Amino acid sequence: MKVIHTSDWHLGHRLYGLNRHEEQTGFLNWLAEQIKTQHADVLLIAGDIFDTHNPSAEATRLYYNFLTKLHQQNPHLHTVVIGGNHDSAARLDAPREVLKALNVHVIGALPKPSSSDWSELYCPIHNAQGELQAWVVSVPYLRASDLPLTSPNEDHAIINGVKEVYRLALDGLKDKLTDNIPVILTGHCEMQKGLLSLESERSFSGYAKQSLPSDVFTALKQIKPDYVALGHLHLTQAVSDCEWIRYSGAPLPFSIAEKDYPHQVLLVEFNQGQLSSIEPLLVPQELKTQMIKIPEKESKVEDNALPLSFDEVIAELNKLPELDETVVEWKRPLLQVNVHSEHPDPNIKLRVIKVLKKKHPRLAKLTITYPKKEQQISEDTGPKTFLSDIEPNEVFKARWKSKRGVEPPSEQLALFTQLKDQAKLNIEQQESLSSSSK
Ligand SMILES: [Mn+2]
Repeated sequence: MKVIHTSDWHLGHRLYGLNRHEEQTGFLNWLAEQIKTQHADVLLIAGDIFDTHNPSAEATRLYYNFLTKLHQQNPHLHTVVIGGNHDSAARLDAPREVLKALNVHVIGALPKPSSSDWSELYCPIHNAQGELQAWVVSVPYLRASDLPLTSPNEDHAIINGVKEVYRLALDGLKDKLTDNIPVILTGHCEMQKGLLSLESERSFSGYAKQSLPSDVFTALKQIKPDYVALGHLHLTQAVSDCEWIRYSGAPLPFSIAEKDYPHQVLLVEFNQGQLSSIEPLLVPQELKTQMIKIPEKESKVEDNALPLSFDEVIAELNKLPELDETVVEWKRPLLQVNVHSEHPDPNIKLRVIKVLKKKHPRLAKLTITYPKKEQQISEDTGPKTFLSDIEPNEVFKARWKSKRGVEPPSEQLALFTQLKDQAKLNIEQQESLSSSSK
C-alpha cells in the first residue's frame, strides 16, 4: 500500500505580494502525475490547504478541480483532508458529503466535545478488491474550544488536552481494529524542538508556546499508530528521531530563505501491514519560483563578509540578465537586495528600481542597513519606562534615531502621525460596531 503525505499548500498564498496561482497549479499537476505513476492508494493532506480562512474563488477552484481530476484518474484513490490553523474548519467541512462521492474524506474541525460520535475521524482504506488495507485516523488542528480541559488553570493544561484528544481518537478505533492492519494518524500541530522555516509558519494564537512533546504519539498505551503524518511546520522533518512521525513540509517556498530548499512530498509504503519505507518525492526546481539574493551571502562577523555598498550593489544589478519578454512573468526570478548605506538616502530605492526596470529578475524585497550606532543609553540606569507610557510619536522618533542616527525628517513624522490617527479611528469604529452588535 502506498501513501502520499503532503501538507501546507497554502493555496492563494502571495509571495512578497505576488500571485502564485500558476506555480501552485504546476505543483498540483505534478502531484497528480506522481499519484498516477506511483499507483498511490492514499493521499493525505495534513492541513493548511488554503492560506486564509476566506480563500479566493481562484484558489477554491484550484482545490476542487484538483480533487475532481484525481478521482477521474484514480477511481480507487482515497484522499484524506484535515483542517490546519490557516483553514476555515467550517468551510472545509461544508462540502464533506459531496466530496465523499469523489472518495475524499474531509475533517475540517473536531466534532464538539459534547458529541460522542467521532466516527467521521476514522477512514477505512479498502483496495480495489474491497479488502481492508489500513485505517486513517484524522485529527484536525485543535482549537482551545476542542479540548477537554479538566483543570484549565493547571500548567500544561492545553498540552494535556491535546494529548487526551489524540488518545481518545486512537482508542476509538479499538473495536474496529483487526490484526495486521496498519493505523495511520494525521494531525496538524507543532511539535517541540521542531525546525522552523524563517519568515514562514504562523504560531498558533492563544497557545503559541504550547508545542507538543513527542510522547503524545510514543507513549500511547492501547493503540499506537504505525505512521504519523503531520502538517504545520514547513520544513520536512522526522520528530525526535522517530522516523515514523513525520512532517512532509510545504511543497513550495515561502520566502527567499528557502530558495535552495528541497521541497517535497513523502511516499510512505506499507508491506504486509508494516511500515516499510519513507521516500521523498522532490518537487522539481523548475516548478518553483526561482530566487536570487544580492549579496548572495548574509554578511556575518565570523566570515568577515562585508555588506555591499550602494555602488557595489548597483554594479551587481547591472550584471543581471536583460528582461526576456518571451518568459511568462512568474517564471522570472524574485530578487532580494540588501544595500548598506552610511546615511538614509531616498534615492537608493529609486535607483534600484530604475536599474531593474529592464532586467529579468523581479524585485521582491529591498532592505537597507546602516552602520550600528554605539549604545547611547545604559540599560539599567533610571526608572523603568513602559511602552504604554510613551507617546507613539516618541517611540517612532526614538526607533528612527537608533536605526539611522538622526531625527526623522518632518515629512516621515507627518506620514506616521497620519497612519497612527487612521489606525486609531479604525479601532474606534470597530469597537463601536462590535458593542452595538452584541
Ligand atoms: Mn502552514
